[in-house]
Amino acid sequence: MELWYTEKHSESVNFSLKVKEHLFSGQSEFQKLDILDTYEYGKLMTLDGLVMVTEKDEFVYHDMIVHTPMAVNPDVKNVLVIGGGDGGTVRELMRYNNIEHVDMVEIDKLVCDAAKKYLPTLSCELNNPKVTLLYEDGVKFVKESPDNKYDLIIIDSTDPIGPGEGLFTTEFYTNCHRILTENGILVNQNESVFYEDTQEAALKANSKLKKIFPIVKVYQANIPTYPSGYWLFGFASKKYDPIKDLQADKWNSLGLKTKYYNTDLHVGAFALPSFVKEFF
Ligand code: AG3
Repeated sequence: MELWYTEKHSESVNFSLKVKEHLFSGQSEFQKLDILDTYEYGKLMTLDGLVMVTEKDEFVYHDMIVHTPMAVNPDVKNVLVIGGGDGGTVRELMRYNNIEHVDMVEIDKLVCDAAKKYLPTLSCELNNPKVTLLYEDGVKFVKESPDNKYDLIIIDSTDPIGPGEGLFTTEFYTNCHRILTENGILVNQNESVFYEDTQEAALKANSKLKKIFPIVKVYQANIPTYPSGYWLFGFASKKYDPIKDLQADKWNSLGLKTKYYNTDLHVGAFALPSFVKEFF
């Protein structure tokens, strides 16, 4: 008997992966979490049935969400990660010696526990002493944080349904703006415009950010296991332009080996296809 995992990518499109073994299934007070071992993509974590990470393509997402802002301001010291319980974002952040501290606010402890057990290549830096792990609601956390605290905020969220919904609101982005330093940069996973199902979320996130930050851009990456494979990230900042202020030489001098990101690709990632440009 063959076992297949399927996520509905649109009303009339399904995405399926052939599964070797269903390793774990758990229900927290927030969501249902499953870990599956797949033939092509290695281990896969789903939340409420939707793909969050796979071992094979997570490098694209985590490279793009971390190294893109870090190459614009390589002097970042204090970082806030909202969500990100699998640990992939923190793993990439920990490669920068100048980062002094990361607060990671994940609402669901089950995500970190499952990642620590089943996804060691992602969760390997979650116990780093530079990282404070807080199991709290990110919306509440930013509301209660003091002004000018972080140089970088990374919103490593789910889709805007269920526990991730509040992370796509104007109130949340306003607090993020307030707690960022004057050099502050915010990046988020900004969904996709390819299918209508995620298009509305992508456009709303962008238009809300534009009301709050002077510089707001979207950039793209190919993530095969997310709906349509064409995925967007948002870059919002108080001062830095992601292209004009790209510190390519400085970033390259760090000598980080990255599997997806490089500074040429950084420039290309902000060059949007014509059909996408029309949306933003
Ligand atoms: N965040 C999930 C991105 C959205 C995926 N959506 C979907 N499959 N419908 C990933 C977190 C990785 N650290």
